[in-house]
Amino acid sequence: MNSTDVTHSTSDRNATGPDWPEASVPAARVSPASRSHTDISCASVPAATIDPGLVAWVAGIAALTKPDHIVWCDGSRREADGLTKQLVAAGKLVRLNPQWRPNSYLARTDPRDVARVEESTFICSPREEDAGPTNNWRDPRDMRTELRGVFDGSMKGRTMYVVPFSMGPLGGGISQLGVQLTDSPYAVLSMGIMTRTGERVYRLIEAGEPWMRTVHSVGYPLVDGLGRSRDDVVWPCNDTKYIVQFPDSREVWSYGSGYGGNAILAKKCCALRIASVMARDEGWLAEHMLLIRLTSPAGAVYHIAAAFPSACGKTNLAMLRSTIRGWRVETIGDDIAWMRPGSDGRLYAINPEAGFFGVAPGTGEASNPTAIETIWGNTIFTNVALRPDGDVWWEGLTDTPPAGLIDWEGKPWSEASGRPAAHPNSRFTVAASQCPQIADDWEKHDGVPIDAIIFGGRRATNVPLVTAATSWQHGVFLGATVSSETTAAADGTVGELRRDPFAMLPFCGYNMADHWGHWLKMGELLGERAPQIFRVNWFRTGVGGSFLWPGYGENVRVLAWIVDRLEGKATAVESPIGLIPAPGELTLDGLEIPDAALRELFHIDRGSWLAECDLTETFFTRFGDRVPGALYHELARMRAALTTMR
Ligand code: GTP
Ligand code: SPV
Ligand code: MN
Repeated sequence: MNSTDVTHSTSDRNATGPDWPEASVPAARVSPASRSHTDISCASVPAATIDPGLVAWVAGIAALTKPDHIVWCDGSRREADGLTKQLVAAGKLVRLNPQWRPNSYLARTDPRDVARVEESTFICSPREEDAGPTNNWRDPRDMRTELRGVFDGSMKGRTMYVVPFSMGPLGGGISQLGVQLTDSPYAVLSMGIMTRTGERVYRLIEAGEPWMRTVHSVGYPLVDGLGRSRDDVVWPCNDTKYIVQFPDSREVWSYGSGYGGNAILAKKCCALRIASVMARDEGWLAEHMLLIRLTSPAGAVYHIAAAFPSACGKTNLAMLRSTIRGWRVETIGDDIAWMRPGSDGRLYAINPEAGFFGVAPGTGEASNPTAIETIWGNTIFTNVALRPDGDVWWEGLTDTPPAGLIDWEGKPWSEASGRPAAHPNSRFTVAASQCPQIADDWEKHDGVPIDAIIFGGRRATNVPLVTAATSWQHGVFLGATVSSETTAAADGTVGELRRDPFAMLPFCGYNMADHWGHWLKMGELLGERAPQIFRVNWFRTGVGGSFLWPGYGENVRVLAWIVDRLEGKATAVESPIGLIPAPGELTLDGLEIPDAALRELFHIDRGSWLAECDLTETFFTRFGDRVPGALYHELARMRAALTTMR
């Protein structure tokens, strides 16, 4: 079956398709009979590595968490198939109808475990000021003591999987190794998609490569402290949660959640929180950024990295399909970029991940056809709705929901319920290699040279469609002052405006003000070869709250202006908040956008921006004297320009 067949079928198909037995609501509890530990021991016994450090560490964690079994994962297809079968038999995964979605599965989480938990995320640097005011800090010694209590026996009755992984291509100069110990087979499967796992990682560790130690438990042992057994549940988790980073020892401990960034420890915990500290110490950058290659009609090739907060459009921009002739986007990454100065003095970036953990709602044929083609099969869906024919659905996949849906909680759903059928933070997990527009050389060890860096956020007001920074220093100021309306990607209120500098608020493993200082230093190092910096906002709204800009594929028009700037072609006008396109410079052919909307997209309201300056100052004040003077200088310049603005 090719992906196009599947794609078209999604919207055309009759909602009452063939019967799909597994679409029925699974039992809330798993019977003890299905709890047997299927032996997937191809690599289990003896240990898959002879590395004494790794073996001793695994033994030590096992002595603490007390699992029944230890499985050394080899990352093979056979292993993944075995785990999948086991989860389906236990009612923990629903096998989707292979006619529509081959080798694909639906996981439904506990409704209390649906997103990242920022309140329970800790940075345990030795000194509190090194975590900074935007991170939860705990003394590493105290936290270690606390964690020992929490993890004691936490895997009783379960299997502990040893998952070796590489962030970045195996053996690449920018790549990093790690091992995740977990009692969640769902996490093992997810890691298998999101990272490079397998035997070769063991060999690199044996050869002496450094690696990060990460421990994960869902916090639902099947035997309590008194030795009494209890049944497993469909989605084991714990109301007590800890997502703990020890940056100095490159260690992560995660407890109580099986979801996304809380459980796929290679992703946010390693590739951002720990890696950002390594990057600070070693002179590189680990950022919450997508990566694309953009080719102009003249055949000029550019690489762009863009930071938007969670659920603010990275996957969409990473997979953009141009609506204007001649422009082409190739995907390299959709969430994380690691960037290092190369020998030619330019900044080179890799995507350390191997898959996409993308937001499902809003992903449809019109908004992101590339994502729809990517998830044709071999995909794990989490917390989406199930169709009666055994395929998936979410808000925005098609305009009208099919009849007979089962919602993300496993209950029959109708539009009349007034609740979404898919959880707003429901996601798909799929290999990047399935993306039809992935760049041929996306796994290139040395990465791609970055020409432009974009910061963005979800701002209903104030922030124009696009602004160019006047210098690297001004660009760093734009990054440091990103604010964005909160989304369902983290627990908490949605739609609240908050500061999210560099889109790294939940992910910077050290003092955010030092992160700004580090960026300024990188700029000095790169000098003339530094990428140009821009800011975008796709989310400005007009009367009635509708978006002023059509977004998605049309965002290529903004990318085209950015390239024109890089090529020194587009003229821009100065404004107190940066350079904006001169009238007529943004390509709008073929787009029907009212003049009034266009004016509003670029309108700079003096009063609101002065208020924004005050908020920035208050925000900076929280970091005391760690804020680089250069940023106060930029703030003062902006204020002065606004004050004298006509
Ligand atoms: P994380 O994976 O959480 O880091 O998020 P992400 O930045 O990759 O988010 P993603 O691209 O999946 O965007 C999620 C939401 O933004 C969806 O609801 C999209 O519909 C919406 N979105 C993306 N691009 C645009 C756009 O250009 N305009 C508008 N209006 N919405 C957009
Ligand atoms: C984000 O929240 O930025 C994500 C999803 O990319 S998660 O991996 O759950 O953090
Ligand atoms: Mn993200």
